[in-house]
Amino acid sequence: MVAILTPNLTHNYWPGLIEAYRSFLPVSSSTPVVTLLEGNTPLIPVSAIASQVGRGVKVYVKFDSLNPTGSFKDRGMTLAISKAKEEGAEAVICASTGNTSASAAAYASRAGMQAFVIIPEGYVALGKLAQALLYGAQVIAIKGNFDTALQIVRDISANYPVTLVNSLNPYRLEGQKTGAFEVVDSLRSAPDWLCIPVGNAGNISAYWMGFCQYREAGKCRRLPQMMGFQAAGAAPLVQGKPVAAPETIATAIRIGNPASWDKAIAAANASKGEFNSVTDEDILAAYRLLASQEGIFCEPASAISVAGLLQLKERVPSGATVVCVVTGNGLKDPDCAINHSKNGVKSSVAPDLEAMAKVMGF
Ligand code: AN7
Repeated sequence: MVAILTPNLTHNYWPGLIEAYRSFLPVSSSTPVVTLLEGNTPLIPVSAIASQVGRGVKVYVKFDSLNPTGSFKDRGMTLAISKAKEEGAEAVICASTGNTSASAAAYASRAGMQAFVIIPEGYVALGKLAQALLYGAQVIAIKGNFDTALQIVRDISANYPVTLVNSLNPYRLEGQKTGAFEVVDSLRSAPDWLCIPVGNAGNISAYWMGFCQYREAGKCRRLPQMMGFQAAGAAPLVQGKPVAAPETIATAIRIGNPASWDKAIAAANASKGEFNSVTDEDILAAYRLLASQEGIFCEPASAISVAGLLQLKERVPSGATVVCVVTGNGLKDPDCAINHSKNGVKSSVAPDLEAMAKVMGF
């Protein structure tokens, strides 16, 4: 027999998270898989942050900003849109602080569906808005915040033929739980702490479900403590009551009445985790630190997982392993980067050797 060598085109081929984790997901052979090959994002060791924590603590960033639309929302959206397609939906709707709208718009366009996205006027980062528009969504800005927008889309989807793809849709959390699977697959264990931003509280609930299911399947022996972080001006889970007028620079998590409130509280309680709040100032410090010391450019809401870890660093057990979930790409919010970087542009410099060398400090 002659061995036929074929080029290994499938080397490291990643089929998207529905195929990768099919046996853990509510899909069947008749589910049309709508995918952009999301998932399989890197778990990056962050030594500068680890050294700030000290005492041999190992810190990783789960860099979910590397999903196809630049945020973790794609994990839930591939499943929500695939199931909506299976059920014959022609249109989907969501309320959004930005990332859900970008993701819903992208996956809906791929599925040949119309997306309607309802956003709080003036509070969605530019990159997210740009995405939703170009993917072809109908973007409707309301005079109200995310919580109001969510109530409206619940009412609309109950009365008109549009499928809700916010995280109230259970397929969203089913998809997002794969983030926890990937963390365990990479570490071959669960971390001691999972630090995660909390807005509408879907992702913390999804990660917890993922860790629990993976442990039941024998993929890990232990479970992490779920450490959720909210912005100080939008911290209903810390305060124990809804916040009527949430405010924070981290517009992605500018949410006062999280839809997955009970699930998130249950996750924190069952895991001996907690919710803590972080000031905008500390969020921005971590945002700059991640970029300038680790080369990781994320949006402010994502930096809160690292800001929160640093806030609680004395309490991390020595030698522990910590994973900080970084949920969205820095390119989503260029205004924030430009307004809050320490370095301004050195402008109007004459294009000659002497002037350049002087400006460069030589
Ligand atoms: C970057 O897009 O709610 O606690 O409408 O965009 O699961 O809500 C976004 C939330 C964290 C919080 N990080 O996650 C929306 C939206 C980023 C986010 C969160 C969001 P959840």
